[in-house]
Amino acid sequence: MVAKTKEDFNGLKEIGEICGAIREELVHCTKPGMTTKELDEMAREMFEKAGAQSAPKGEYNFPGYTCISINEEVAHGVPKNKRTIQEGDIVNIDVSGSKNGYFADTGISFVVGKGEIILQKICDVAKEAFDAGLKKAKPGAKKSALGKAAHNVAKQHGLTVIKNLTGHGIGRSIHEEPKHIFNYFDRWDDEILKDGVVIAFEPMISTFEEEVFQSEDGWTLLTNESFVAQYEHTIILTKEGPIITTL
Ligand code: M1C
Ligand code: CO
Ligand code: CO
Repeated sequence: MVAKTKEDFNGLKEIGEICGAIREELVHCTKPGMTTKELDEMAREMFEKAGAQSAPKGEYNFPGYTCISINEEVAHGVPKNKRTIQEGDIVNIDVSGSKNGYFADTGISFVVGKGEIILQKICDVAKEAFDAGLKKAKPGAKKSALGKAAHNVAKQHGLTVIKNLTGHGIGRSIHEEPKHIFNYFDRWDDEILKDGVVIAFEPMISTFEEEVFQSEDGWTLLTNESFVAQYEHTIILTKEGPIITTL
């Protein structure tokens, strides 16, 4: 959407803060021995208390309130009773939701306790790639500048990006126009970012593979043998600078 009114800005900020707080609380509570279902249950309670709805559940009938993906799972991991988190796991928690018809989406990958150095590195590079793209996120700029910046950061670290997953427009629904915010430079993408446009930018940094595929459960996205880290926020682009709603 393109945010115009005070009501738009307030509505986007309200759900942004809710999703940001849920993401932060789940990350904070992630401990070895916990199941992903237990974490998801905390999110259900927090959505309910805030008078907000889970977007995966409400919009896609996803079997969970949040997407929690571990190790070989890249994204859209289904919270499960039988999936126990272990020390050294790389975990992605992606929280998206709506309230009063406004949407927000935020996600982060992190390592539980002490893990392999490469796992912490891809998490750090995902944040760095996000920050590099954010610097290009201005009304009047090319949409493709964000992915270009993100991919460049990955390459500088000897890493790459997932190319068949993208960020997206958001606001009045979870996924809307502009349809794709690529994680790399797409030379056919000549779209110009409008003043007030709301996007979810979500660089996905990979150790070497550039594509994910869907698992048999119909949800979880996997690679063959790469590790992947994501970092995502919802951003309103304004002439006065970007507003991150999900901090
Ligand atoms: C690009 C992997 C995928 N919040 C999720 C997303 C997409 N992530 O938009 O960030 C969508 C969740 C819907 C099941
Ligand atoms: Co997301
Ligand atoms: Co998203």
